Amino acid sequence: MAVALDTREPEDPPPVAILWDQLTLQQSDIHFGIRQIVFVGDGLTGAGVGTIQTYWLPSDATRLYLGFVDGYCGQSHGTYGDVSGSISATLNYSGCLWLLNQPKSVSVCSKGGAALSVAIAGISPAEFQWQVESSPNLWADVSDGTIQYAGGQLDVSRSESDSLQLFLNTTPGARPIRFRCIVTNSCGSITSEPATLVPCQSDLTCDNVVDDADFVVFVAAYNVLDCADPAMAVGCPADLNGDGLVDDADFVVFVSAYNNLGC
Ligand SMILES: [Ca+2]
Ligand SMILES: [Ca+2]
Repeated sequence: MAVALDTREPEDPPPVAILWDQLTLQQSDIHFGIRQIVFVGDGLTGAGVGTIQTYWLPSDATRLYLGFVDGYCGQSHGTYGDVSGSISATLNYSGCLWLLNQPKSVSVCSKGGAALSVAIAGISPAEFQWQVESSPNLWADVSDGTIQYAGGQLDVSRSESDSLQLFLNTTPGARPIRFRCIVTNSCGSITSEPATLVPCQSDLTCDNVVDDADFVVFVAAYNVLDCADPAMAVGCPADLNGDGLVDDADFVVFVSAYNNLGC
């Protein structure tokens, strides 16, 4: 017999018993719940013959216990002391579909690249479809190509793979965008948690952190002041609020990112 548990220890009340009038020992597929005890026997659909039975673990199971039945088949229940012997069991465990790694949020400089990835386990083949949050909690499939949005554009590739590739070309004030991945195989579909792509204008050196190196670049632009000045860096990237000047208002934005070592 077997019982599956999640992270909690068994507690009262016990789970509902499996309805054996709807389920027979000859059944090849047996689904059971957390803390429900199921009879495995020899694991075959017949007594010593037949096909191997498949036991479907609940999705939230973290532990599976196998053991003997004591006082089985009408005999009186005994004490643990009179139980002896051993069994050997061969288990073939195959997962259906689950996510090993969720995509991680990332901050990227205004003209930088990023990848959002998932890792899955389960039955192959699996298909991937990335989605973008077009408005709060509204999701749309992403296609390879260019996404235009207020504050810039994103070049997207590998939108039907386990690793979405993004290249940003954003302007000051570009908002963060959330993506998620839907994975489908013969078992069904699962949806990843959303990951946020954060445009980080203050990362002037495009190395994913905002630190002293960015400060040096910022100060140089601050000293020039006017984005129209030929001495200013092309594109005036340190104009963090997009008003044509690199001044104290931009410094406030920069310091916030600097103090956090990023956006
Ligand atoms: Ca940097
Ligand atoms: Ca400015």
